[in-house]
Amino acid sequence: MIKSRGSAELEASFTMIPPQPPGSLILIDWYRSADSKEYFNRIKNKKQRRRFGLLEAPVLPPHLSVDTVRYKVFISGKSGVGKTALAARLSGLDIPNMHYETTGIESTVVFWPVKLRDNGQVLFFRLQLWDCGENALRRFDHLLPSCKEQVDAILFLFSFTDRASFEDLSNQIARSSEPSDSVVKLIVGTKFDLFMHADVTDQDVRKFQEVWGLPVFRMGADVVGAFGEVAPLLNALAESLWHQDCMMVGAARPSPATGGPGPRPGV
Ligand SMILES: Nc1nc2c(ncn2[C@@H]2O[C@H](COP(=O)(O)OP(=O)(O)OP(=O)(O)O)[C@@H](O)[C@H]2O)c(=O)[nH]1
Ligand SMILES: [Mg+2]
Repeated sequence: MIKSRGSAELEASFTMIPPQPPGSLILIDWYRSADSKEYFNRIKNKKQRRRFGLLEAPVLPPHLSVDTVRYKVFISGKSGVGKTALAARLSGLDIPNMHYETTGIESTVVFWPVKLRDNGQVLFFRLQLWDCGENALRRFDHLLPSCKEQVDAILFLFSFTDRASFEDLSNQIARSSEPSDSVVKLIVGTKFDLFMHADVTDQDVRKFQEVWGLPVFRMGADVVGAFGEVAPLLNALAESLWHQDCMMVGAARPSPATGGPGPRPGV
């Protein structure tokens, strides 16, 4: 059970956030359908994912012209938990076999196309991932404020093979966010494939979800299909961010004319 000073109060505040049923705003299986292919081909290079620099974007022919919405996503978690590996996974890069401590902030751009349920509009989500080495974060005071500045979502990581990282989640959440802020928060459990060494049980995860009301995603398990491993997390991230934006502009649902709050300025 995760506990820390003042955590009961913190838990209560977070559980007040209404849960977002998956698939209520976007089509979560769209990436598997034939009509999504044209869009997903734009983020691929042959069979591999295409790498995008900070100023690059998928090139679309005029008949596929879609809006791009931009967000900043901070990846938080203990050293060695798998933050850099997750950033690599989400962007389709090779995962480092060894643990090389990240010595500062590394930024990775991920594009993810999504189809809105209400009006069938396609949007490209541009997610700028901020991965900061935990030891660097502790050593240099200016790094955490930079990561938190104008952040739209935070992925809080723990490792299934490291119970301390799971028990540290409440501290991570308290350190990086406020109960009343409008930042999307998702939990990611890494190293789910190393089940022989698991130190966190399904029951622990269920209990955490009940108490905190935050979704938990598992990374590392075998999956079928090119995007199978990352699609659930990227879809959930995109949907939660879209929902958050819709709430901020005072619309419960995206308007058919604009498809929602509309493109945001660069992050
Ligand atoms: N088997 C397995 N190994 C993983 C997984 N995720 C990360 N790893 C390994 O865990 C080690 C540490 O991962 P990193 O991503 O470098 O850790 P980090 O959180 O970025 O650590 P810092 O930069 O020090 O804060 C690496 O050897 C990864 O290959 C996973 O899902 N499964
Ligand atoms: Mg790292």
